[in-house]
Amino acid sequence: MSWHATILTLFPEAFPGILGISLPGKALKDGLWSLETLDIRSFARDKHASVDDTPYGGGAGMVMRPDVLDDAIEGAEARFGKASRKIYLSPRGRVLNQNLVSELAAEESLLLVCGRYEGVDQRVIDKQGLEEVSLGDFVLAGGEVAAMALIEACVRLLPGVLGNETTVDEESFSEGLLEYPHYTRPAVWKGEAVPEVLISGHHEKVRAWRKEQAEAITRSRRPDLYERYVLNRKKV
Ligand code: 4H3
Repeated sequence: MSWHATILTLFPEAFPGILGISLPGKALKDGLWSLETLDIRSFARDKHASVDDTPYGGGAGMVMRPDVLDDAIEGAEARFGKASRKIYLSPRGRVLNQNLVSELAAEESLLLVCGRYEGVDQRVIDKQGLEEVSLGDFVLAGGEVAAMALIEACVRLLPGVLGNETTVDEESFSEGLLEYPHYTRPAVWKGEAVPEVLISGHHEKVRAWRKEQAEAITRSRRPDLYERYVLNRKKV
């Protein structure tokens, strides 16, 4: 059984979207992962198929109804089996990073709830034990783009997806560093030459230079990451 994602959304037509092209798209066609989308609206009860209502206590906007969303989650699990983790994409959530991505890529299946409007009724989050995950401190109109980002990050870690082009372990983030600068042809462009060491053919020097660069960039741009890197380095 390969990695599976079930998406609950009011906009199923948004999927697979970007996940259907390039690396994740090929992996999808190759059966290395699979995707199901369920339209939350198809679980609506009344003739108007309403999925949202006004917030108790007043205020702007609409809130997604707990009954409809709960039925959608139960319906999804009846159809595709219990998900390993049930995630609600929300700015209140645990901030996604490469560690959490590795964790989620190692699960068998994820159920991702995409909210719209002001969000979902708190009771369904509690009752279903939805884990809240955030991409960062910003607000989107809906959870769909966040769900896609999470899935794309997971899929590229699945065995067989990346091929030989890159090894995930060589990536900066697997070490806790930002990427070193990359260069390709032409060797001189608009009067700017590529760093000498990269054309030296001296693999050990290249490796050392890249590491130096990655450390310097991380230290200046992300002191938080750098601090953790230094601490982890001392442990090993
Ligand atoms: C996730 C979802 C930001 C993120 C999101 C993030 C719409 C959640 C609605 C949806 C709620 C109101 N915004 N930072 N928006 O990952 O269901 O916020």
